[in-house]
Amino acid sequence: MLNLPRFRPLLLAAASAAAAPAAASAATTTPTPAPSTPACSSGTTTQAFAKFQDLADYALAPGGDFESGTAGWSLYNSAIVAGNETTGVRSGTHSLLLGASPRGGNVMAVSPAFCVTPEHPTFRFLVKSNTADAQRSGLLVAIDYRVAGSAWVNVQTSTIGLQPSRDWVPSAVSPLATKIPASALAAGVTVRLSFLAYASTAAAGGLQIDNLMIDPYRRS
Ligand SMILES: [Ca+2]
Repeated sequence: MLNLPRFRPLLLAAASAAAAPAAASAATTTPTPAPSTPACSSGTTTQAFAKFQDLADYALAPGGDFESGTAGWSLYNSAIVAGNETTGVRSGTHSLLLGASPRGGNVMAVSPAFCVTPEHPTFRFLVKSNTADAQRSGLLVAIDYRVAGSAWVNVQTSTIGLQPSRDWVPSAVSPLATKIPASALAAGVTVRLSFLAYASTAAAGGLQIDNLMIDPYRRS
């Protein structure tokens, strides 16, 4: 299986050579350790959004297809329901409904934490609004990161306006690693994505998401 770490030794070797070119010819000099790059395997990738003219390779986020329960996800007034996204990005039989039990409070789903490096520039998912009212049809997506041992830091909350539609559509290609400070990425970060439905959206039927995919910036 081709994984990102295969490329890492070359990158580290290049970085080390650039940092200490003189040391290479001095046999008695102890080499300066290369800066460590946190391991972050992305798993199998596919051109999941090729039918939408997006030829990037994507890997499924942890539990991002909602086919194996909610392990690692935190759900608030949300639930896995029958019915996969219908665009064919990834087959399955289930998706996540935001607004499954609207009774006040947040209508939100928070993903499991997963590692992100500079080679994970974007994410994308499928979404479906169950309300026909454009004024009630919307979604917030928040990016939080954490360096091990430190608190979570919110770096972006985007508003994604949805067309009042009952058809599944791909989200915009959404920035990920570029929203996180380089110093944190160098130290190694985990990220979680939060999907929040407008309360009015939830009250009017909610919305569904499926197949949360991360672009590991690797081309087959
Ligand atoms: Ca699914």
